Amino acid sequence: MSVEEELNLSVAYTPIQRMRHSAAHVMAEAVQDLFPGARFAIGPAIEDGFYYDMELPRPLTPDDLPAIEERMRQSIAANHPFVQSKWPREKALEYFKQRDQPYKVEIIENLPDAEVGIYQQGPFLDLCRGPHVASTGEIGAVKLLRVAGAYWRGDEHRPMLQRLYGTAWFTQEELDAYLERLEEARRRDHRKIGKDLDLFMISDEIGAGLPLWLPKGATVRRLLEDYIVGVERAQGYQHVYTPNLAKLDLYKTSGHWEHYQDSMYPPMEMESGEELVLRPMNCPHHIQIYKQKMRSYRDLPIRIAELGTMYRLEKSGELAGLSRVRAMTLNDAHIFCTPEQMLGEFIGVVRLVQETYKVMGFENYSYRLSLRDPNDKVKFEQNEEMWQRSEAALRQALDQLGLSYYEGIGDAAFYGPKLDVQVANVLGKDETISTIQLDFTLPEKFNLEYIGEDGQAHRPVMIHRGILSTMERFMAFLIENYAGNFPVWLAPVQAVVIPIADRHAGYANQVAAALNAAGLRVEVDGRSERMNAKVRDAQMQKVPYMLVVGDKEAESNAVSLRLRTNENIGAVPLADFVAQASQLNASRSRDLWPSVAASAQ
Ligand code: TSB
Ligand code: ZN
Repeated sequence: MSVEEELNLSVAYTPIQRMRHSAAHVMAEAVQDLFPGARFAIGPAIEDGFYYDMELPRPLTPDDLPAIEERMRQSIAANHPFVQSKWPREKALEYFKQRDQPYKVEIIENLPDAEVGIYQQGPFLDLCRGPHVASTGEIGAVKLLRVAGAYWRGDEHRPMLQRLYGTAWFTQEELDAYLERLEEARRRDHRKIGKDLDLFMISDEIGAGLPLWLPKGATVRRLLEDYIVGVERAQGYQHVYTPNLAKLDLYKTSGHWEHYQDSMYPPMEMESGEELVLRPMNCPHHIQIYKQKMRSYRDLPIRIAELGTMYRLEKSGELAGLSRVRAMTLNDAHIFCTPEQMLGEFIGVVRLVQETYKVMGFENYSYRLSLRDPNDKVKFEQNEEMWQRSEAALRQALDQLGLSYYEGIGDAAFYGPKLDVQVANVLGKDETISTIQLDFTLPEKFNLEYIGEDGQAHRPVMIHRGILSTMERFMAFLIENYAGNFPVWLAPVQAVVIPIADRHAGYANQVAAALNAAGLRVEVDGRSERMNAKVRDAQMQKVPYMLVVGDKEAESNAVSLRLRTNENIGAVPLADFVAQASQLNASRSRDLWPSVAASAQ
């Protein structure tokens, strides 16, 4: 948040934000007391809490937080009033200069006003527009959460400050409930689960936003790719492979270079003088495939699909595990159709989205109609007639489908409006998974044609669509949605066979071979650990089935089945287990086992 944003925002604070902003002042008071020489920058209320950016004599560690909290509680108990005053600029400048507060001085120097707002509570005086609660006693239950680095004014050439985050609620119960939600979010965070379950990694030596898929994550991805490619084939999509590089000129023609350059990596110059870029989108490549032949209305619609790898220059501060990356593979397709076919094709894609979400078990999502911002002349293609026509067509499709949606102004693609499917991640942030986009722009720019029934050349319409989103973002969402408990068909390891003693190793291998032959993914845990420890480890790895085998099981050709939910099913004939698990696997069922309620999984 910039200084200016902070100053403007404070005027519009709601009661709880006002209280949190007051808590930020009390936190600064505590820090000033405990760390003489502290310099203060800005301290706004934010969603669910507050922070203060500070320069301190030494880096804070989590161990410092309890003492600061304790000192805050003293100030709250003392019930100091927040006293407001207005000072002439010169007086304020003098005051903060004398106290060696260069950030405050810089803020005042940039303020146009002749007078500046001052708030004081107890021993702490701050430059501030307010508003605040009447006195520190009105601040409810507080908790400090963490420290992070933050550049002064968000500028990497300015000093790195320490940003201390806290939260404040009117009551202890509300605080406890919030901390519980935070804990649950941490448990589900795909970055944590991705590490615990060995799904993916991010290596400093490779680079930020460039994830590596580990064998288990790659297994899940391959299954997702197989699923979606299968569904697409059934719906008449044709899959292609195209290169991740192209001439810069291609992206000049498409308009990406004009409207999307901020997200593109700089061009690479070849010996010949030719310039190549890493592609930020796959559309121009698919357009070339469309253009490879003269097309007739009888050929349309043509649906060209690809798990297309592309590269986007995302800001380092915005990268987040797998959900926002710089190298990504999109479950992409471009449908080329006649204007008459457009509505039907659009509806077909919406149905595909809905079917996929049903298979995955997603329930909390919403539709966003993403429109241009008419005032933004840089990001969006300037063609009034095109925007009118494409928005009207999209609204008509949504009406026909009876979907309820909200509108996102400025969220369109540069070439046209979109229907985006929005989900919330564990941090509460909204993200787009599926997207369906109407495009009258690129067909024009690339001069696309088909021969109509009348023998004349006509312009086709393009629909850009991603169902699963990028494999990266989809995986992030899937991990969080399932909290790592993948349904049987997606679990990287579906069963672990656990021999009770060394003499059962032979039978354990037979069991594994039977599962393997049925196409199930199985491991044998032959370590000389205790059986309970092995069961626990498999549960931690969220493996759906644990098959414990000892003398009894070996004699009767059975397995003793335990689920990752810790439910003990007991002895099951091996052939029955294989049949049942295969059935759940092949049907992509979300049930763990027939007797187990879906809610317990
Ligand atoms: C659908 N040309 C279209 C395509 O044909 C396109 O690229 N659309 S997009 O720009 O909206 O991107 C498609 C999807 O990729 C987004 O909806 C989002 O789910 C995902 N995505 C975008 N940027 C990132 C990123 N940095 N990291 C991970 N996934 C991303
Ligand atoms: Zn596209």
